[in-house]
Amino acid sequence: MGLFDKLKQALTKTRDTLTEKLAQVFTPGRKLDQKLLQELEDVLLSADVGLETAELLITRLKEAGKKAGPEADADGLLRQEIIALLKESEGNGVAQGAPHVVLVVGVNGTGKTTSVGKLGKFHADAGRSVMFAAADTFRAAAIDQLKIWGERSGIPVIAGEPNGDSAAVAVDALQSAQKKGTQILIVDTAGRLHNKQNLMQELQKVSKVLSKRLEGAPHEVLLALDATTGQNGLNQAREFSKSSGVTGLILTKIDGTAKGGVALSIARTMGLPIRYVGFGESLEDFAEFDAEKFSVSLLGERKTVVA
Ligand SMILES: Nc1nc2c(ncn2[C@@H]2O[C@H](COP(=O)(O)OP(=O)(O)OP(=O)(O)O)[C@@H](O)[C@H]2O)c(=O)[nH]1
Ligand SMILES: [Mg+2]
Repeated sequence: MGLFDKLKQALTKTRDTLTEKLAQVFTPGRKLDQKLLQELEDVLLSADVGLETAELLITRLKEAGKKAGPEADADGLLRQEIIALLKESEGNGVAQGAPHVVLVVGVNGTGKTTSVGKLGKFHADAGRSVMFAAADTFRAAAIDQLKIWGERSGIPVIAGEPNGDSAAVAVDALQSAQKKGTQILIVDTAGRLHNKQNLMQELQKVSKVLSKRLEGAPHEVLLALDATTGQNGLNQAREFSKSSGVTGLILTKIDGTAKGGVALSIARTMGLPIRYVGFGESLEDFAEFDAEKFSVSLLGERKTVVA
């Protein structure tokens, strides 16, 4: 099965909900009028697109409808607007560093360590040399968990002692990567500390020591955001963005939810690119975010007809 098929499969729940409801809205012969727009907004909200984003889509659709005239193809226009919105959320390619340092952050259980494992494989498959740093020293099990991911794809893991200094581990790993000429260093971090303030401070410290050792590092700070938490995840994202300089998102667990529409909300409200999506527990369940593919996975191929 190709990546695109897997993504589609992962978004089955969201798509089934959406396509069924959309089919009820876009019945043959219907005009793009106020009533249709209202029904559409309700459908979008049910997929956790979020009020602000749903309203924005409806407004854009209304404008597009006016331009297209009375024969407007509402379904087609909606798809165009969704793709346009998601495109605002596509990221850029891998920047160059020596090494390129990626910090993965997020609250506990959002899928950071799993995403580090998958992202490592993603880069390794693209022919880049990769190293992991186990900077979640808060739990001993976290270090072992990352080592297992490393073994799965033959990626070396630099780890310290449980309860050791996470910033020191990150710097050790950076030195080691520089010595070996490793291209990509991915740093796993804790999601849970004694309190939130400690967590934010620790993340800032890790960033600071990395930048001292290598200008521009960390080059990417990726926030792992659990899609099943829907709109609540957005609040987390805001908090992390404020204190840890997040540059992009990894949207995880979109396979377990009918709330895949949250991606639209993120695109709209965070102003941060969705860089990757995670859609399962194994190494392969991971892809770079692609607005058009995501949109087709969300809405399915066109079935509805508006006369
Ligand atoms: N279905 C599904 N499960 C996932 C995905 N990503 C992670 N998980 C699961 O979510 C759980 C938590 O994942 P971790 O990677 O340990 O999360 P974490 O953010 O590192 O957690 P802490 O280190 O405790 O903060 C595990 O059971 C993973 O298998 C995904 O994309 N889809
Ligand atoms: Mg972890």
